[in-house]
Amino acid sequence: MSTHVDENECRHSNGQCDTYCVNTAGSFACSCETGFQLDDDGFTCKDYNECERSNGGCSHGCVNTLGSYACECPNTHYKEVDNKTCHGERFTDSQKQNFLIFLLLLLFYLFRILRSANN
Ligand SMILES: [Ca+2]
Repeated sequence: MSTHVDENECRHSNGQCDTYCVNTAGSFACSCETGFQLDDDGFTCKDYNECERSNGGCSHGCVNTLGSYACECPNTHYKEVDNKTCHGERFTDSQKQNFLIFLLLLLFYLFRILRSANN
C-alpha cells in the first residue's frame, strides 16, 4: 500500500507555465487567458487567431490582435451595434422610395396651396 501525496508542481516556477498553472491529482496543467490558447508544448500561451474561424463572425474585414480581434468595415460602410456587421447604406431601397414618394406628395400639396392662394 502506497500513500501518495500529491505534489503541487505549480508551486515551483509556476510549473513552467506561461500564464496559469492548475494543479491536479498526480499532475498539473497549464491554461491561458481568454483570447489565448495553449501551444503544442503545453506550456506556452499563444494568441488565438479568431479571424481564421468563420472570419471571426465579421461580415467584412477581420483584424487579429494580441489576445483579441476586431471587425472592420470599408469606409463607405457603417458598423452595426453587434460590432461585426457592416452595412453599405443607412437606408434600404424601399425606405428611399417611400421618402421620394413623400417628397413628391409634399411638393404636390405645396403647389396646390400656392395656386389656391394666388386665386
Ligand atoms: Ca487574437
